[in-house]
Amino acid sequence: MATSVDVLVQPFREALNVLGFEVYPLKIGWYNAVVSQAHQLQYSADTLALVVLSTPSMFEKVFLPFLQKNCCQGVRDPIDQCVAQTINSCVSECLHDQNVEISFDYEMLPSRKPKFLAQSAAHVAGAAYYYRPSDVQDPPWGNKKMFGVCIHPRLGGWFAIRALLVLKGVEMGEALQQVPPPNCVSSREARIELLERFNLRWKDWTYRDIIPVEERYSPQQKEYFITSPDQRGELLRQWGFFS
Ligand code: B12
Repeated sequence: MATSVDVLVQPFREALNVLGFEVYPLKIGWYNAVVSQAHQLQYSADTLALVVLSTPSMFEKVFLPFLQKNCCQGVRDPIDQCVAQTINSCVSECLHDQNVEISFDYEMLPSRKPKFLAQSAAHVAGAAYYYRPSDVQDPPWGNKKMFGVCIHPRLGGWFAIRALLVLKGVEMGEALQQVPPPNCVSSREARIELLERFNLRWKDWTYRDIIPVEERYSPQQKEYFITSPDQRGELLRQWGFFS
């Protein structure tokens, strides 16, 4: 019998929404239909998966309280630790009767390929349109290697794609229909501008504002992410954490 995605996923989605995350369902088949063989996920096409995004408010709602509670134990990136802890605990609370395989954006396979391609997953789930260099006809950058970027219809580039959860053995059939992501950067000129900002000037963050947005990172969050990862521990100490 077909499973209703809402019944299964709603409590998990709501738990994460209040913490500044968004959750979008997809079928593994949609993802495997766009990525190359080497990146395919080994589940049946109808298997239900969820892609999780963090929105700007995650920083204040979860990360700062996390720092207050945990004296981040050394080695791992504090944001990654915090996101993993948050998603894992929502899975234990709301999806405890499911067999869930979680992959985080920063996790690599032994082959050094990412465990999942976050941008392709966000696109096929309808969360954020993935603008790829090959979408631009006759590009001004010629053969130069350019990376693609996802744009969210309400957050522009002010978000991150954090995890893919596969609900092993949950097959969706017709109960889950694919919705295309909003194509909010539609003209060739705007796509060129977006890809140039993302590739050539990503440090000025203007690619994130390629469309009008509802929310941005706070000044404190900007300061954190502008700081290079090896200096962030020192910044946190200046802010009074780990004293
Ligand atoms: C490795 C990596 C990098 C590398 C290489 C980038 C790259 N794209 O290869 C480096 C270090 C350069 C990098 C830099 C940055 N990165 Co980075 N990076 C990644 C990471 C971990 C893997 C990307 C990867 O290896 N892709 C492999 C290639 C082959 O994939 P691909 O080009 O998308 O090709 C596939 C698609 O084209 C697909 N495909 C084919 N046809 C079609 C058709 C359709 C319709 C679709 C949907 C797909 C599709 O098939 C191909 C594979 O077979 C991802 C997180 C993740 N797990 O995905 C973050 C990620 C891409 N990075 C991100 C960001 C923000 C950055 C930086 C701005 C730094 C930062 N973190 O702030 C810079 C900006 C880039 C720059 N100017 O240098 C974000 C992008 C968010 C967004 N809005 O799109 C991601 C998603 C991380 C996240 N948590 O959100 N990054």
